[in-house]
Amino acid sequence: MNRCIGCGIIVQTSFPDKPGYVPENTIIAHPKEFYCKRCYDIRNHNFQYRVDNQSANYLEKLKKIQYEKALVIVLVDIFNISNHFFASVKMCVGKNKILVIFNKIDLLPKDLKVIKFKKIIDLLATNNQLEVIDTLFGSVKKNSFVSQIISKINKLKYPRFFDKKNKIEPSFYNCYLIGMSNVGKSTLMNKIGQICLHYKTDIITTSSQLQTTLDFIKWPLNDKNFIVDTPGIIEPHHFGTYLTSQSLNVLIAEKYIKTRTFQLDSNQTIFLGGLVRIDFFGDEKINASFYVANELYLHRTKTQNAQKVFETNVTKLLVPPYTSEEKAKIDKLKTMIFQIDKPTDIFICGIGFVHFSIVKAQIKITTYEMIDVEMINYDNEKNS
Ligand SMILES: Nc1nc2c(ncn2[C@@H]2O[C@H](COP(=O)(O)OP(=O)(O)OP(=O)(O)O)[C@@H](O)[C@H]2O)c(=O)[nH]1
Ligand SMILES: [Mg+2]
Ligand SMILES: [Zn+2]
Repeated sequence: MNRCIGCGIIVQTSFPDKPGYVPENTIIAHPKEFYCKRCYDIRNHNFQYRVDNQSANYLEKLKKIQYEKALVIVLVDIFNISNHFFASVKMCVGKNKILVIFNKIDLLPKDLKVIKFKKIIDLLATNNQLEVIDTLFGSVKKNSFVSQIISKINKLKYPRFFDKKNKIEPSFYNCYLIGMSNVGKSTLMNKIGQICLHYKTDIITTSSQLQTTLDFIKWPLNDKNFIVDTPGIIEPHHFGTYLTSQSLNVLIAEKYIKTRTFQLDSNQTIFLGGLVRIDFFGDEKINASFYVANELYLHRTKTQNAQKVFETNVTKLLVPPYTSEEKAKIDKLKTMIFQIDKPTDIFICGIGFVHFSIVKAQIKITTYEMIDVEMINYDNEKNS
């Protein structure tokens, strides 16, 4: 069975417009290593196109990991924090423990103390009966961080003596990289390939779009064991399931995020494009700091005018969504009410998070009913 080395898909030579197409003469010229047309276009022309959402199929495949003694490395970033995702991870890994890589730290403002995310990961893991070995923070684009991950993997494999000659039973065999789409799994895999397997280039296709990797990609790590890159999970609770590439380009941060802070009075509303509405009610002013892509438009208005502002401006000033068809996909709304009296972070899956300073207040969030919105409290301002 021939597979594309860039995305893992089983290739075909008959249908140029369908996934996995490779011209026959490419396979004849390079029988062992070739890229499908989609990978070729992404790699050479930065081409953007999405395959149909195959998330359910990927999940079925990932669920086989639970029957192995495996090390599961779960990658997350601030745009993809969700309880549902951790529930999916649990379904896939069974009793295997997870090592969490909190990636893309280079995008975050320097004033943000990332250590607080450890609490969040631990909380979501505990909620879903997952055992976290450790959470490492960094950027898998950096060799030094990837070297740290590799040495962690080695230590975990032979915890007592790192000595294969003594025939100590390793604590796991294959190692899987799993996570939501776009968190950097293939970027990490490429770096591991270069450091451990001496590959000269980035073999696996990476991109700023969702669903770049389409099937498992296995590389030999040693003797009989593999390191395996996997397709990203796109949860129904993530905006990526519903939005077009044009909209996702706005939500997916590629550059250093500038914190945007608003001092809100009671009865003021902030729109995150036309995707999320946040209303604030309280006796004192509150600082709301947004950790979202710089390109996402934030609009402040009075709560009493908010409905009218939305109806008049959605798909125009309030974007994404960009079209009425795209808006129709996210038209069923839910409103969640959060009472806060401590510094609080509210995560919106696929977008990022909002930090509220200490004030006794009520925050009302309205968004598409499927989207995960999680509130995490902090005990004191020092952690924030
Ligand atoms: N700033 C920054 N960007 C990163 C980092 N790691 C990955 N990226 C970028 O994030 C985007 C997605 O990376 P991929 O490695 O393709 O992500 P993936 O998890 O394999 O995505 P899927 O294959 O869709 O599941 C690319 O544009 C990467 O360059 C990082 O540490 N910092
Ligand atoms: Mg990938
Ligand atoms: Zn491919």
